[in-house]
Amino acid sequence: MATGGNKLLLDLYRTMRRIRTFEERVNELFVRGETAGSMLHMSIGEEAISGVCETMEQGDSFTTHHRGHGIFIARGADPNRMMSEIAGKADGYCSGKGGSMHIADMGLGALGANAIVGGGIPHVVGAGMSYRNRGLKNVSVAFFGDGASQQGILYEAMNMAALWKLPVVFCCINNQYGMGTRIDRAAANTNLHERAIACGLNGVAVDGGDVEEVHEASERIMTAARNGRPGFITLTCYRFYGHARLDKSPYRDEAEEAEGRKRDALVNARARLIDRKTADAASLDALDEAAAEEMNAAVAHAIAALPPDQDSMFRDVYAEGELRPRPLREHLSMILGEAR
Ligand SMILES: Cc1ncc(C[n+]2csc(CCOP(=O)(O)OP(=O)(O)O)c2C)c(N)n1
Ligand SMILES: [Mg+2]
Repeated sequence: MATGGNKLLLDLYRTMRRIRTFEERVNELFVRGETAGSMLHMSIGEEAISGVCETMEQGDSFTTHHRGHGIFIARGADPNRMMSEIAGKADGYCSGKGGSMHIADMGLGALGANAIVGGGIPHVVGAGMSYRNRGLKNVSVAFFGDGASQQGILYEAMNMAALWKLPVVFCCINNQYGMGTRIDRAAANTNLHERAIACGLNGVAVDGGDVEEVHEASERIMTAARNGRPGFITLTCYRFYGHARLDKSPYRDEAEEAEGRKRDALVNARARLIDRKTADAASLDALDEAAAEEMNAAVAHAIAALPPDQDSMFRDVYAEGELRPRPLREHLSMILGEAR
């Protein structure tokens, strides 16, 4: 049982349900043609990251990869502002300019989502250096996929964090796939945390189907990191759906998917709560219903919200005094004018 007991498991169940329902509603938003852009990466099957997020504290920071909706929710993001961002609306977290893959909010400690595989990893080393130099007791956590474990930047970042004893945690969400490539076709040793141990970090692998196990291990790793021993968590799970919204996963069969989806932290937590008599089915249904209402309202909010006005196009994009690129229309007419 997690150190926080049954009350903690119930809280984690609520968070995981909110994440799953949020993702299901994002999917609907896409089908209704209300999302800005066509790339959407669902984190269904990865909800146990809630166990890691729960061990973070106010003032801690994090970066995510392109599949980061669930992490934002678990760190306290407002679903209305997230949904608005995904719909490209003005009241979204990045005024509608970031979309699904680029949500950031300094207030939440969200240093940014990054669509470049491994791109958010070095940022936490910088944040960790800053905490150490300012004598702050905060931790910075990089969330990324198994695909990023094949990127060289991870090894530079881990080495630096270990060498300089930085308050940093690397959290690899191993959902078994990098697009259509299964992890065992990309890595000779699929025990990814062992690479971190070789670099001098605390390393642990946890079952992403068991949120209590995730929480317990994460608490240990996070506390050590807060005290200058950086860590690495591999959360083993399964990507329930395709890589992105339009990928139907033709490269894997139904039997594999059925097996993979058994690693469902939400279903497992529900069974455990009922088993331990912490909650009955009716009260969990009520909790699910509350999540559905909250996320339905987020969809309605995003659809009704206003798009950004054209004048705001370059606002918050370039630093003060930086030369702005010419609008494409102007640029083209200049080229065409010169050609004439
Ligand atoms: C440096 C780089 N190479 C390739 C891509 C194309 N790409 C986008 S997502 C992805 C797979 C990432 O897999 P993983 O890191 O396991 O994350 P997951 O999608 O499974 O959450 C790839 C190869 C990219 N965005 N950046
Ligand atoms: Mg992956």
